[in-house]
Amino acid sequence: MQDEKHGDLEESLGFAQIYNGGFFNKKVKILDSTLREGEQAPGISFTKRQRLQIGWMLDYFGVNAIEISPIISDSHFDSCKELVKAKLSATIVAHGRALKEDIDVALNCDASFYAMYHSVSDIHLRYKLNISREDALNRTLTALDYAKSHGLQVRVTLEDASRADPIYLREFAKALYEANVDRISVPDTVGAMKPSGMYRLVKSVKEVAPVPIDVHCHNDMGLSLANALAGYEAGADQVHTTVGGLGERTGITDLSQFVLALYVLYGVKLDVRYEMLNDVYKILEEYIDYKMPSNQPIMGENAYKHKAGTHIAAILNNPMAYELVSPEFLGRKRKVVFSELIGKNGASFLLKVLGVESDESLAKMVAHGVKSLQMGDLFELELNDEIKQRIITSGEGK
Ligand code: HCA
Ligand code: CU
Repeated sequence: MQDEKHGDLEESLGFAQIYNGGFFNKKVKILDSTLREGEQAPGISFTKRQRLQIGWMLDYFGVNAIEISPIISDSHFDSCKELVKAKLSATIVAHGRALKEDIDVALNCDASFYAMYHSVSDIHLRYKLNISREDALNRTLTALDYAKSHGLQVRVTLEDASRADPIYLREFAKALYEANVDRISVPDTVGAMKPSGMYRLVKSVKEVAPVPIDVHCHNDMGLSLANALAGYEAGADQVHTTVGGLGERTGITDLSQFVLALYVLYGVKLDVRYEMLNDVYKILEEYIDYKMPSNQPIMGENAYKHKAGTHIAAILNNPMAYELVSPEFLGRKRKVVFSELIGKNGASFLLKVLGVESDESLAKMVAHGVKSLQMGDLFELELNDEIKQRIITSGEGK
């Protein structure tokens, strides 16, 4: 658990560990659905070439499974087929409905893993499909049987599980287990769960269906990360993510946030190339001409910028003062922002960076001048070794 810039994670967490209850050493798999759920985000569409590049990149990063729907279009079909053919380490999961025609498409892609979804909530059965609970189960069992008999490994997604009648949900899950399903996905399709609710939901399904469980958490209430972690604590074996948290409406759990929270807060280091995250996100942003919100945790522009003079002073001593994990760990850089908030300390740093001989009264004057101009941020700078050296060598540094 050594991280060069921060020493032991235990140290960077300090007494937070007491409230958090320590680490939780259980690995979990990552299924990335950027190519399926991610492409359902308004405004997002990939070319076939981009899908392949994203697939290769995610595989090299180290996700365990990559989900894609071959049903959508010819281009999606080709993308899925090529990804299967590429024989990546990650399993290519072909996603589609619990219907023979969709399963046939997956078979034509030479996929070996099929994820079929079927709604289980009364709201969906009534307003989306207009079928009975019994029909829903029968359709799914028929499709499961068809897929299995064609040699596919099968996950069944209990769509809108969080809003389904718990008794029916358990009957459904039990029937799938008895019919030899390989995995069950428990999605919070509309983000209706609190973390404690997600925990109970996963436990409840696991109790009657002891197969590996996926969780898929939507972010409608801003809880997709918290709920995915709760599902993981409840024993889910695989968590669904997308790059940037992209997905239908407000999306699902963000890949970088999940793997980082798992590492920092749970002490679980996955077999992924964390230092590649920056490139993965930058490439995706370029492809889709999309800028992530600057205050987005982990990969947002601001995640490693320090602005208040007192903060800058502290991180010069030890970045752990205001960072749980170093930016280098993610392939990112630390920056400092000089602004009207710099105060005397910050002004003295600024003068040193500029190579101006400074003393306390000059620093005070500059701080005062900057404040009275009310210009907001002046400029930002990467806090690399050279800049750090300039600030520190002139003596004060704090
Ligand atoms: C969908 C629904 C889904 C499926 C999740 C899964 C959801 O858009 O098809 O297959 O695990 O949120 O329920 O994304
Ligand atoms: Cu979804």
